[in-house]
Amino acid sequence: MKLGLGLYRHMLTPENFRFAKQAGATHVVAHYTDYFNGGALNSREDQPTGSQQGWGLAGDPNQVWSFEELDALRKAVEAEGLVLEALENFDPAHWHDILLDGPKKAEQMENVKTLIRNVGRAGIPVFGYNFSLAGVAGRTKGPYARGGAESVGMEGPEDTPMPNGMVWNMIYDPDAPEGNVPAATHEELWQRLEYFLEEILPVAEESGVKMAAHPDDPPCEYVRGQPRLVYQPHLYQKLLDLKPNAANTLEFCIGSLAEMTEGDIYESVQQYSAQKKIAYVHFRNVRGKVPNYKETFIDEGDVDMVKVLQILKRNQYEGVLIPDHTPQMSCEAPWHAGMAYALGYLKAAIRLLEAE
Ligand SMILES: [Mn+2]
Repeated sequence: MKLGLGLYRHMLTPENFRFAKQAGATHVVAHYTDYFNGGALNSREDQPTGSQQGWGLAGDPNQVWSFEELDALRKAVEAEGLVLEALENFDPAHWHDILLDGPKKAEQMENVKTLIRNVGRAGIPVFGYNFSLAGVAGRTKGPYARGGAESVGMEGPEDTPMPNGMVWNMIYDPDAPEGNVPAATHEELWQRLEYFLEEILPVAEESGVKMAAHPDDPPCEYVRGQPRLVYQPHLYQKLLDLKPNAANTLEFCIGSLAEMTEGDIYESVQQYSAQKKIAYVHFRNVRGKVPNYKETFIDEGDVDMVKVLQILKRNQYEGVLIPDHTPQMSCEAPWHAGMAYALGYLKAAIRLLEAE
């Protein structure tokens, strides 16, 4: 098993690559979408939560990430002695009508194919995505973790309708007419995913890129009146079985799975790691289940993270683990301290397992 660190767009700097290396990581997962763009309510020093207006503005719909910039990013990561393992998440500007089944769907599908070809050509083996309408929305912040460390959670369902021009908790059209996005059904959402996978998987396979699906965060049946896709553990299997393909894989989020109201986290880890379908792991702990849960430090939530590692090891999981989110620690660098703590804990746990 390998250790990685996920970095937001504005954090993709040589200094942060060195921080990752210093904290024991060998791999980097890069968020290339700037979630914080124009989102005044979002501190750039923590994971985005945003308001009902979302995180921020989506990027330029006409600028598909080029081979040149992705290749330069990989080289910058490698210059600090690390491997760029994955890009995480599409920019809503590039695929809003794929999610919403809108008029630009076919055009955006061609752009997304170009993007995945660019990712493969740049030597980045994994692309993590989250097929979600409302995205990561409805979370609260508070001193939820040990020692009053600020963290995020949920304190009841989020039913506020999603305004026109918004998808995946970002604004892709600030000039959209008043009103809300009509609610889709679960069936329609699965049909949209099926179209997406049918189109993208052959391209991904040919390009040497694994498409890795994140489950819903938070995993409620509905958020903002819109249906969710993978909000129970068995729905991950439905996603895999929908289009069996070597490129159809999982961005396996322990925290999101543990927040689900059904299933057992250890059985889920067993089920999906035994199938060799995990591209990389989001390693994070929580207390509670939707719609009432809190993110915690890695060693204080409901999940025995060492037991999770033991199951992964038993199934010969050899991929990357990244800390996902962590609580903010009380110091000059709250985000970095939280990540260094999680990485150190993980590194020691892996070392002990390997010595067994
Ligand atoms: Mn996650």
